[in-house]
Amino acid sequence: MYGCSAPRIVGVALAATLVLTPRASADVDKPAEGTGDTFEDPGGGAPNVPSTQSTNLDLTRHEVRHGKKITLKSRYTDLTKPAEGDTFGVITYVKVKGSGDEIFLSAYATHKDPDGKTLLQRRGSNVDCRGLKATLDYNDDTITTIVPRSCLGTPEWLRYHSHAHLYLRAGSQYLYDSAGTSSTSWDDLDFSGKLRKG
Ligand SMILES: [Ca+2]
Ligand SMILES: [Ca+2]
Repeated sequence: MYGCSAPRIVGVALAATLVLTPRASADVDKPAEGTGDTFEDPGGGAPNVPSTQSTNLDLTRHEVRHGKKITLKSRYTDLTKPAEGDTFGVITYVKVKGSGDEIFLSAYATHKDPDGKTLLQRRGSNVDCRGLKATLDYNDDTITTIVPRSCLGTPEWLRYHSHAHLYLRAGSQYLYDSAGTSSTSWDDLDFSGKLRKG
């Protein structure tokens, strides 16, 4: 009798494990973004041109987690405290289920605020978000942005695209790294697949 019921118990336990295991799509370790792929906006409406800038600009990887909070860890080739007048950071464009709103999540640093500041905008308006924060680790060359999903309307899933930007006052240059595209306009961006809450 025991010989017959044991496999069934194992089977039930296995089924329960499968049900309780979070969906694999909840956590994403995005493939490497590549290096040496930055570009510059020369201004005046001229097309963007390739750049050799890597410090504080060239992203190599994002790691994104969609749990109770949404965590984006962006890795650079090299992150260094900004010189006076310089600004750099990561902008993440977000789409959520059930809304066509354009959502922008920004983490950036200036000479005055090298430890980082944050901004969340939806439909062009600032969103007050308690718990939104950025952590810049200059030794680890990473910027980590954390936003409670309640600030995004507690979506079932989200899609994202992140890119880096850098403004150098000395040369008055606007530079970007946007994952294989020289465009930073919403319609041209390559958004991720759906990230469901884990
Ligand atoms: Ca890159
Ligand atoms: Ca560094």
